Amino acid sequence: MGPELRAVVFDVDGTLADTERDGHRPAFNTAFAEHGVDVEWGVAEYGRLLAITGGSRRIAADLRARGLGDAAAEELATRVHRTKTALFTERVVSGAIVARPGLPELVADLATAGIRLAVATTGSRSWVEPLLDRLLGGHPVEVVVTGDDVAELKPHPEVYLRALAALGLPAAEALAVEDSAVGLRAATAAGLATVVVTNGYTAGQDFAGAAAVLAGYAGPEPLTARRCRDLHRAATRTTCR
Ligand code: XBP
Ligand code: MG
Repeated sequence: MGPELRAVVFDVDGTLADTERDGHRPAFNTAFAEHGVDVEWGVAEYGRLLAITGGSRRIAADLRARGLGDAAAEELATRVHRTKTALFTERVVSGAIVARPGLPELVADLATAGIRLAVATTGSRSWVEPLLDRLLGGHPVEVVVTGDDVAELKPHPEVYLRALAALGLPAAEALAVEDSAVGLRAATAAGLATVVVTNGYTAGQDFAGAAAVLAGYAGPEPLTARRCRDLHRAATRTTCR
């Protein structure tokens, strides 16, 4: 018999909620304006910039590409990102960010099945925690590792390795849920079987090695605890061969 599925480790942005296009992006743009920075990220441009994980790093990379020196870009990015984080946290607290369809049902089903819940995200703790309270309030997440807790952001596996360590589980006993190729790389490098649930920004990316690629949680074949167990079993069987 293969390893049991004991925990599901969720990514946040794009996975629990479709946050990027109409959540983070306008918060970045308002923050640029508040700091008098003449940058406004369009929908397609922001989609390309998502390859750079972490809001502060994303801003700094774009400022450097526009000709700012390294030190000036870093310094301005830190200030703009602080404002962006406050703006996005307000959005979260106001209830503007909602769960992806079918996600609350999946989380409830996992909890009923005794499968533990964890989160591994690149996002900042100050908005991640209130967002989890709002989206998954009834079902507390045991372990939350954020971008503030790691030295290296995704696609580096550190955030997943820390989540597994805090859960006290080997990678073979957990399943990751991600929305992007960058996230899949991070989870896979940590040894986790990974289900990808795509969104508008990530559909069409290369998900080679995923346990499954789904367009959503809901629909005729919803992602349930049982299906997670089946996908985990199939993926760990493949890995152990
Ligand atoms: C996505 C990210 C984050 C968000 C913005 O993280 O890379 O940087 O775009 O949030 P994940 P911050 O998919 O791993 O949840 O501004 O707080 O970084
Ligand atoms: Mg994501």
